[in-house]
Amino acid sequence: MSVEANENGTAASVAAAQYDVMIIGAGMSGMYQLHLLRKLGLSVRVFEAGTGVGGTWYWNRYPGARFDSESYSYGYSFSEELLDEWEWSEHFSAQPETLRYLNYVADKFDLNRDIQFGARVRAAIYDEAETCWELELESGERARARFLISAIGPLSAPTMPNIPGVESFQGEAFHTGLWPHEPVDFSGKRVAVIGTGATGVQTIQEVAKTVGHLTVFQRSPNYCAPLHNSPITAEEQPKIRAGYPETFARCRASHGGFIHKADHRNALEVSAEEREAFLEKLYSEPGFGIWMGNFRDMFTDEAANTAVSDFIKKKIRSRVNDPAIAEKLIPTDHGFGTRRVPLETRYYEVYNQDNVELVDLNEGAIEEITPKGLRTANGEYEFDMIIYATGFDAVTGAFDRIDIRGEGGRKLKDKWANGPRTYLGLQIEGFPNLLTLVGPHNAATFCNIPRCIEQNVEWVAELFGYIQANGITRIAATLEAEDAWTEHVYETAAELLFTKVDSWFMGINSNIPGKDRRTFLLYAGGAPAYRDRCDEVSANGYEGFALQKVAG
Ligand code: NA7
Repeated sequence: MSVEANENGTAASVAAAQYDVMIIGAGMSGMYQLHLLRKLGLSVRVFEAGTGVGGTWYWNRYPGARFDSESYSYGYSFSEELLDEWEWSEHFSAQPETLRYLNYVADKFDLNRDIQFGARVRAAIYDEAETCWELELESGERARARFLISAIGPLSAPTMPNIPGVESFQGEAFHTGLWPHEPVDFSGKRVAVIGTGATGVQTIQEVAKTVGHLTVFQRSPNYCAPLHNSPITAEEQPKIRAGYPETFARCRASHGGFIHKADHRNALEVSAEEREAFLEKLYSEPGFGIWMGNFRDMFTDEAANTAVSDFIKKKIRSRVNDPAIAEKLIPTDHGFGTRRVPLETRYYEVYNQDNVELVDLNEGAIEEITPKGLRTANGEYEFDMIIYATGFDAVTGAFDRIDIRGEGGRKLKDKWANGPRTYLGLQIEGFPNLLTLVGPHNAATFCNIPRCIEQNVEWVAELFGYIQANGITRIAATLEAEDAWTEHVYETAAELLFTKVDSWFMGINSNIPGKDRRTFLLYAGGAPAYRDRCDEVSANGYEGFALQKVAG
């Protein structure tokens, strides 16, 4: 029961609203899941913290935010009508257009009527006696449903740096993942950006266009590669439309759901000239080809990886005028592609501008944010604005921020204290009737995400069809299935160079106590293998899940 104010303003007890299914999050996965489950005739309610749909593309409004996937490979593929109606204006769409697209989708499929906006979920408690979940919102409102689906995104829990004094700064301050809806003006201002991941890189290259003076605080450089974005011309539009079946077939066949597929050769089996020519070609092409379409052993073989890394280092040196600054921009602790590769547009050239300074935090860390700016071990800086591009508590963070309790009141946070354990990244033993779209150890985060989101969502919708047809009221992953999947996830990742490097893939976040031990959070066996495994599980009557018809 929850307590609400009645017409007279006095408190009155009201029963929690009751649905068949509740979904947390109205980003790309929650939206599509709502659409499919409603088609089954289920009553579905989505709870969304934001005031609109879009998830990642709703929150990440920072300057320069855009796709690194080809726009036409990123949109939903499930509706031919939608594919026909929507035209992307650029090969790599910017955030405002993507958010417009997602609102268009919400309107087209009339999704908003079942989405409660401004509804941040505080707790999700499993009620064993009733075989159902109860959500408690931050407002105190409660709702109940037999089934709960998390669609909370892998990069939706922004983290501020754990530097003293963050609250004391008197100028403007923004985290990229919580960017305001109003325009932010940089002209004539002294701006600091902290962080040089994919987000920092996009922000820096955009802010540098209009800023008075920009200071970039870099702790770890990343290997960045050119995006080569361009407008989609009127001649290209019909070709893109006609090519959709082929585009999606290519994505379906590739390891990461992208149109780019790894080259069949090993890096060192070709001559130095051939290797150079191939890498030049990749470097001059748009998108993630250089990451996803590179030599097939780049992710597993140190020598192959070094050959590619050396090529990228050379490119960085050729683009930055000051050799000392170029060296600072070159990673020394990991190889190309073993962390998320930021795609950039004239990022390196930003450091040739007179009004841009690069501060290498390895020469002196930030000690304090001050009312006027910040202090490193080497001196004081004054700013009008500080932009925190400091990333997210990745993959498990959004789960940790909700008080999720399963059977016996067991907290999910406790269960995952030593790293996530799941079955297919879609369910968790001890948390019946909870399905986790794009959850930890699910292929979707290591993927051109909408392609894998559609797979997750369609698989879950099919499961609900089965549940309905068979009168099932309880679905629970078995411990054996969870153990086997978790082991498979780690085995698959073991030989990858990713696992030898600190990054958010590995659950490292220096700003959160306890997130300093490498734990692989994704699934690296590839989208096709993952899809096959999910299909096999459903074809075998949902093996690994205990399906029951229980009263209540
Ligand atoms: P990332 O890739 O986690 O990058 C965060 C950046 O912020 C990274 O350069 C960090 O350095 C830096 N950082 C974090 N905390 C601090 C402190 N306390 N002091 C200095 N620097 C700090 O997040 P992004 O938002 O860029 O990207 C996340 C994903 O979103 C991206 O991969 C895309 O898939 C979309 P570090 O590397 O930890 O030394």
